[in-house]
Amino acid sequence: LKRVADDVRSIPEEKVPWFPRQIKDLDRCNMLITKFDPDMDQDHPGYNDSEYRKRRAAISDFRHYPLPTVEYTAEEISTWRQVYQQLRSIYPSLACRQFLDGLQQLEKECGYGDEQIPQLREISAFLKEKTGFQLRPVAGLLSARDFLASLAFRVFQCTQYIRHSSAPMHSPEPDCCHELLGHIPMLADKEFAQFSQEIGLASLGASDEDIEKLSTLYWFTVEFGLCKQNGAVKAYGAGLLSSYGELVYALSNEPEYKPFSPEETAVQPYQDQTYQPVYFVSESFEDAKIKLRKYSANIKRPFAVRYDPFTCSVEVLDQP
Ligand code: NLE
Ligand code: FE2
Repeated sequence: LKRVADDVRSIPEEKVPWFPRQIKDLDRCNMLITKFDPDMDQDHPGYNDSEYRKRRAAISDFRHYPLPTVEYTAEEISTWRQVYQQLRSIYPSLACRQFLDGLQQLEKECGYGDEQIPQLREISAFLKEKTGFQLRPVAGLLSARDFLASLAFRVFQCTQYIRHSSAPMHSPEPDCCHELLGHIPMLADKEFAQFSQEIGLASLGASDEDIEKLSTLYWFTVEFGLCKQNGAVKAYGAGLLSSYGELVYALSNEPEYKPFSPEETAVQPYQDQTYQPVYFVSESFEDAKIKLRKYSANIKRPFAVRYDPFTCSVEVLDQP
């Protein structure tokens, strides 16, 4: 997830940006941000590797929509193995409890381990049972508006290609290591799933300015959040939990730490090319959720939305 782009498909008479009302409308929520992909970004570790770029494009070309099975190559599995083994060894001391619980279940039930790259289809079925979340394949980094909108329907848009083998410890863009190790274990947690959906609902039809703030909040919590747990600081952000390099750095006392406060965090500038210079620490995981929920609930829109779980659709209600 990156910053908001110019994807305002507004309906002029309503002055409210278009937003999906049903899961099938998510077909229109696929605006990719290409500035960090290996074809565009000279700093991407795969920029000079045309084989890598071809492979990344092939995996993202979904012929068996919605959930294609990918046969990963030996090189790709070996990259996954390195990432898995290194991260797995430090999770017990650095990751939050909810993450460790989720990962343990995935290892038991979804083939997580260092032998193979787990498949989206299996993980999606697993999540559906745990929290009602389902996965949808995506070809790269999505615009913040489209990415957040999918969360409103408990749909998580997920890349399937893997990072370049020369840089297993950090990737500038999302890849399957980031999604499967960073995000999925957290999405198996009921409360976290609820919280993610609430951010999504708050984003529907929001102004560009509010989307920018919400995506910054998402960045410093869901992607790079730290929280206190039993007197120690632990990571719950997916961008940390999928990057050995940044996970160690984030908990090294080297970066700047600020207490999480949505109003302040929402306007903190961030960069997405390398490690964050600042991290926000919440008093507890629950505290982050409560504060962010309060913030989202206060976003002003000329209407209200209600999610109907029976039809998996969003009802739009006029504010009294
Ligand atoms: N830096 C993260 C990683 O290496 O897994 C990916 C961040 C995607 C927002
Ligand atoms: Fe992410």
